Amino acid sequence: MRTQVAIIGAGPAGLLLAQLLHLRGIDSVVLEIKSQHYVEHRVRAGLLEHQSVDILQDAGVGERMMREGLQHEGVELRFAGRGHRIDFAALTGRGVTIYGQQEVVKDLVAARLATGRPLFFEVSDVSVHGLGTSSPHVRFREANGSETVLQCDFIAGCDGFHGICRPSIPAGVLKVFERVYPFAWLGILADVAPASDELIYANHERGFALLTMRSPTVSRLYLQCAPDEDLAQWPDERIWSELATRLSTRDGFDLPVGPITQKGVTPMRSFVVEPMQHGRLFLAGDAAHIVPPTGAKGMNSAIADVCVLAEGFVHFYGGQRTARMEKLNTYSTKCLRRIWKVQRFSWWVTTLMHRSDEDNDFDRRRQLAELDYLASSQAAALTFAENYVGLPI
Ligand code: RFL
Ligand code: PHB
Repeated sequence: MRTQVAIIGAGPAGLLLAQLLHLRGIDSVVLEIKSQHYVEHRVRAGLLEHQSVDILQDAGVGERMMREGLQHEGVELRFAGRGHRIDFAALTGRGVTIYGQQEVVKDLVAARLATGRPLFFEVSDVSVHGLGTSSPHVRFREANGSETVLQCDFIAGCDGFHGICRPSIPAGVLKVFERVYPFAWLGILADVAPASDELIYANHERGFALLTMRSPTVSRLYLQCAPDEDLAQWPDERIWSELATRLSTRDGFDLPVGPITQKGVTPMRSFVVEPMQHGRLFLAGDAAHIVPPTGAKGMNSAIADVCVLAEGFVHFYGGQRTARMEKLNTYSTKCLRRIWKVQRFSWWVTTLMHRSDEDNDFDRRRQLAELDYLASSQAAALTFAENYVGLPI
């Protein structure tokens, strides 16, 4: 089997890259270890930056998103029993869109299948070879058990944080930057109308809580918990009661309760590798970097990366023979410049909103002062808003 770009992983990064390349006439093969049903139902992110929405639309996969996505022009920061709205539209002229990651994935899978180009689900034993040569290859086993060698010009490592691409790069090439947080999120999906039209980020003395949503009838809520939290200790009534406490205000706040359809614990980590390229292998999305979800940046960063990468491939295949690798060789530097700002924002919002055992009374007062500053200074609110709606590529 032969292709121009072998794409490992059918998450938002891999599938969008495949679509962007298809639109420019570049051939790819996408390999995914999980089933189509699994990737289309994996509950994860839900918030798209303005720029991500534009990119998905330009890629021809935005039709359902524009119909079903919820446009938000602000968020509420809740602390000391009061809510404060950050008005994104007034501050930046932009907003964000709520549309589940699994819906983005469904739209991208449908677009891929419509092209007739290859997308293999349920592959196994994936390995990458010849990264330092101009003709790398990928070995994998198809769902029917047959072993296949895929020859290619490039490999795009879009296989997430636990994939095989990053670990296939020889030791000593990558520098790892990492911070693990002493807390996690317990997330639920519930069949109940959201208690607010906009997201609420709550800093409470019992810990952080976030109210978000998926549709006018489905709420998504998160609670700060321990990294090793045992879900068995969290019957539905305890989750609702803890959420109601952390989201409460002095004026009273009614949190409607409904059937919980999904529960999970998400650890929190900041992680970056440099560079995002080794020879003919390019890492994109969670394979190269992850952020704690507080800033809602993971999926958006994956989308931004593959836009830059697609342009590099377009330049390679359309460019002059002598300078073909030029743009691809700037991929890592270009992405990392943006990624580090996104890392900084995600770390900052995380430390601003969570309670940590490592913090003392001084830190608590400092947190509240910072929130008060955000709520009372237009300059501070603009800084938050500009980062939240998304920095340009
Ligand atoms: P993915 O989505 O993990 O996709 C990688 C794919 O690669 C497959 N794979 C392999 N395929 C072939 N061979 C192998 N050896 C393979 N190993 C793995 C996997 O099965 C998978 O299908 O990575 P990608 O595409 O880089 O996308 C990244 C995003 O998924 C991630 O950053 C976001 O979900 C993070 N995130 C959020 N991001 C946002 O932008 N906005 C949000 O509101 C937001 N909220 C969240 C989040 C992540 C969360 N969790 C659960 C981690 C909320 C939560 C709770
Ligand atoms: C979500 O809708 O799942 C979501 C929104 C904002 C975040 C994290 C997750 O910061």
